[in-house]
Amino acid sequence: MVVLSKPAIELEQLSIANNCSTLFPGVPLVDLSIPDSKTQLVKACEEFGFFKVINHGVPFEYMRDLESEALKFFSLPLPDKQRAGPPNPFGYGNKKIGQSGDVGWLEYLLLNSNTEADFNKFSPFSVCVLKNYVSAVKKMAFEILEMLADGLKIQPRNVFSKLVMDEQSDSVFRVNHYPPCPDLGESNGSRNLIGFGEHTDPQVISVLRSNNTSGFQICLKDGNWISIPPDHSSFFINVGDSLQVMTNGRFKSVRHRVVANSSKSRLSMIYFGGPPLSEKIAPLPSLIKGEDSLYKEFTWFEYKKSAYKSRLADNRLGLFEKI
Ligand code: GA4
Repeated sequence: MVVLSKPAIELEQLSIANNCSTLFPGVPLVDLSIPDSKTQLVKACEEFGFFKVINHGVPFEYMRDLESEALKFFSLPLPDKQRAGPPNPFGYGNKKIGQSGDVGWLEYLLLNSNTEADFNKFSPFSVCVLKNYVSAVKKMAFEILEMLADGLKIQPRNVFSKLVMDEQSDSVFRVNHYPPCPDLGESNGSRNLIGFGEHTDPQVISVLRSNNTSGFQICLKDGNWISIPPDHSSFFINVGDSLQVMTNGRFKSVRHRVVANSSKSRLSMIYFGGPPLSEKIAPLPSLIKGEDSLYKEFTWFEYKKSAYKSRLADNRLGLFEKI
């Protein structure tokens, strides 16, 4: 049985109104093996900033093996897990998210996505299992980014993918474990516990794979939250803030969150593809086409520094918008 550290946090602090309990059937689904998938990818990034991919080429065994190692790690006694923490910036974390006071009903591991790197002394996973999974997911992310450039009819086709393909890419790999949440009591039937609070991802692209436990939600353009049906053999892709900027707002960095499940534990693994620290991020001239550039140019270092000081739910791009 998995125990999170004694709640120094009041559960009420994590409770939100349960206003979206039904699973949304309209999530854009892109089959990466069909010729027209680039058009569908562009449409999904414009309308939702989010989509699900199938026929992605990542072997199921890679997901299964890493998931089973992760579950083994999270089932260890708390002091053993804490030896791999705190996450500054890599390692094991429990309930506390970031440095600005955010909390959630989860425990997690943050790792450098360069699986060979020394920083991964915190990784409890076998190098081979981690490497198989992360390399295959990165490859898929590069392909999606190239298809997006094609779909937007911009040159060169590696304009986005080169950022996350670079040896110096500042990418992160995260494994989140959400234990079943405690009973909130009958009077709280209309409340949910927040697993990971609402936010957008600062990077270019995020690739998420979870077990079959629901909890992931995205915010639609009209402000309504929808629950995404889980699917352990597919991947879910998020547009990040940096891609929103490079497309001058044409692609939306999707606001998302996770609510804890009352009976089942959820395990998710997310690759966040980020640019090298020195990379300049700005709207691509070919995508501005006579319109105004909506954002000031910044380096990924500047953005990351500002993002890591913010609260999870903040609108981090606000500081970089042109008035
Ligand atoms: C959100 C996306 C990734 O999980 C992450 C998160 C990071 C963290 O957990 O330390 C942040 C969050 C994320 C954005 C704002 C800051 C930083 C927590 C937080 C309050 C690893 C990332 O890169 O940004």
